[in-house]
Amino acid sequence: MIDNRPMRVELAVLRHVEMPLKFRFRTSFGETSVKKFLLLELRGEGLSGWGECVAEEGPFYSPETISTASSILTSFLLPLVLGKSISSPEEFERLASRIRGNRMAKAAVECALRDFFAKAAGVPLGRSLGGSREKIEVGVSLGISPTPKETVENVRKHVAQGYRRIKLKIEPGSDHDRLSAVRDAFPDITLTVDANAAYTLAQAEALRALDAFRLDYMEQPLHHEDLVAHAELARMLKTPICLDESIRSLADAKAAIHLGACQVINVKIGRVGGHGEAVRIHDAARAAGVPVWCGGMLEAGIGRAHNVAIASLPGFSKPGDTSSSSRYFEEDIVAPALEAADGLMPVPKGPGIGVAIRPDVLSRVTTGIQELRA
Ligand code: OSB
Ligand code: MG
Repeated sequence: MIDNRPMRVELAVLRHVEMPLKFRFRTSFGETSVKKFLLLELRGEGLSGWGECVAEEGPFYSPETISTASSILTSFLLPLVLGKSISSPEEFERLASRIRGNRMAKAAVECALRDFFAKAAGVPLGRSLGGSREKIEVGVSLGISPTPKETVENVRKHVAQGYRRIKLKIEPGSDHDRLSAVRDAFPDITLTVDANAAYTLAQAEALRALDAFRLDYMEQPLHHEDLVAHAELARMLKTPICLDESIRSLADAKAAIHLGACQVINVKIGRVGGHGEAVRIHDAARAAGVPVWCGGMLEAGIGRAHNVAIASLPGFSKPGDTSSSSRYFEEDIVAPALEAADGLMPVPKGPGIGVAIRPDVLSRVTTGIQELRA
């Protein structure tokens, strides 16, 4: 089935997109109410491959931004493929390897090529990556609410929708009170927290106090560049540590596992530079007995479909953040919409990402288009 015809990339279309979110999403690093992103379409051989760049407007979660990604894509990454015959996504990874960092920009191209080659071979993207699940378990990531009471109400709403795990964003001062209220109301749900690096080791006692809430794990409590501090914290807590921002590559994942800095890994395709690196992290974690799950960046349909595909691999053994598109957006740019029922999201069965662009919706949310040819 796998057809390895080379692809000549004739055209790259880079769209700037803005989609209003149905809720304000507050984390320890900022607040978002409109999802702005770059969407990349690579055309050739009568097919289109699609990738969504998860870089955000500001350099707060990651050093990349929409404008740095746009610049790196147009000046360095797209020239590597435009007019060239590319025989696999791995060939692009090799060509792009001398460009340092800029992983979200790289992932946009790599994802578009993965979609393209899976479509050319007539296989679903998840299967082409080694996935076999037909449905993936999903949870939700809930932003910081103004009060414990509102936090409980928000949790109640999502538990009722069947989500398999509730993750609460926390920051110093908005942690123990929220968790205590939620645990009282829901003694048995699978509960986690995500601090987005808002604490220091000096605040370890505040984090240790969260052990009482039987969290499945605590995500990225400390500085993104400090694996050693996470290893120290892990020795002080009963709650397992999950790393997000700290894991940018396979090398980071191996170092974190080796140091005991994490017991769980949140894999995000954009943060690690594409599906190839995400699969290598999955494989290394699996070999070490470390469970992984698929994180989210409030993606629209294309990015969400890529997440669902990778989450179909066997090591993704905990519910991810890829909740229903309709939670985030009034209308999405793909059909069929990616919707979970009872906390299970079906993995599309069609070739490639298995969802089609809705041109009418896409044109309404597109604020700028750049076309690049060889
Ligand atoms: O830390 O996981 C995170 C969103 C944007 C940036 C960072 C993070 C998140 C989320 C939301 O937690 C996950 C989602 O619903 O897509
Ligand atoms: Mg996170």
